[in-house]
Amino acid sequence: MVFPEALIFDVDGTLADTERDGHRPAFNQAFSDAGISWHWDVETYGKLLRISGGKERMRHYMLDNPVDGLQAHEIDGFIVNLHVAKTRIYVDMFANNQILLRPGIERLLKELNQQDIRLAIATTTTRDNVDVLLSSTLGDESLAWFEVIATANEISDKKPSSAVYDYTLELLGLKANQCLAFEDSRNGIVAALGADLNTIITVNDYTQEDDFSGAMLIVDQLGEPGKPCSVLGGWAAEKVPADLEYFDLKGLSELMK
Ligand code: XBP
Ligand code: MG
Repeated sequence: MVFPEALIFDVDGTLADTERDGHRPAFNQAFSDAGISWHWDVETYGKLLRISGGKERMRHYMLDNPVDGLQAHEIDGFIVNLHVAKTRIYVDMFANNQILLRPGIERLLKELNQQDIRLAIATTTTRDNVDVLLSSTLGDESLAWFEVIATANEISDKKPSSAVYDYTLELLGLKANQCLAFEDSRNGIVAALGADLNTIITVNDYTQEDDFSGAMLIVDQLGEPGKPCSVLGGWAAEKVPADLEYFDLKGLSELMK
């Protein structure tokens, strides 16, 4: 059996559905605390997700929604401060309002860790957001399961740029064909394919209509015993047995043959 040497995971939308009920309300709280009238409803936020990165997303929104009295030379500092506030709010949310991991994620990460398969994270979100998600769902010790955690703190060039995946592969010292990437969005798959990675997509409400051309596999989720996943497409879809309930290391290895 050919095993992947390493699995590389996106965070937002892939490990957990963080966008609609996590990042979005944190942005809105930061806007309200700063006294600005912006409010991102669920639909508006879905459109804004085309822009990766919270700072970039706010800067983009500002083009059509200028802030009264803000001078051009003040914009950079304003966005940075707003983003620091938003990150603090997001991190604090985990103390009360737990965001759960998506189906199959905890099971698969634990299996991979036990089997000594190398794990990495490649995300455009902020490092603090990754730490709080992992520690609140899997415990503080889970951070050490990941040999590389590449975030916006290390790589400023956001997805769809492949920069964060190129950096992750470099740190792992592996070639793309030795790894599998897990993504949930159009920007994510473009980034992963840009680094030549075979990519498994788990769609979510915000991304189910995205163009996932080039995906190795598209599924609704990774599945659990008794809660089977559905295969939606991808060039390796016919390698998945019709009765497969969930993906484990063996199932992922079959895809690499
Ligand atoms: C994640 C993002 C992030 C989050 C917000 O994209 O685009 O910007 O929405 O996080 P991906 P920050 O899942 O493709 O990595 O506010 O920390 O940027
Ligand atoms: Mg994502």
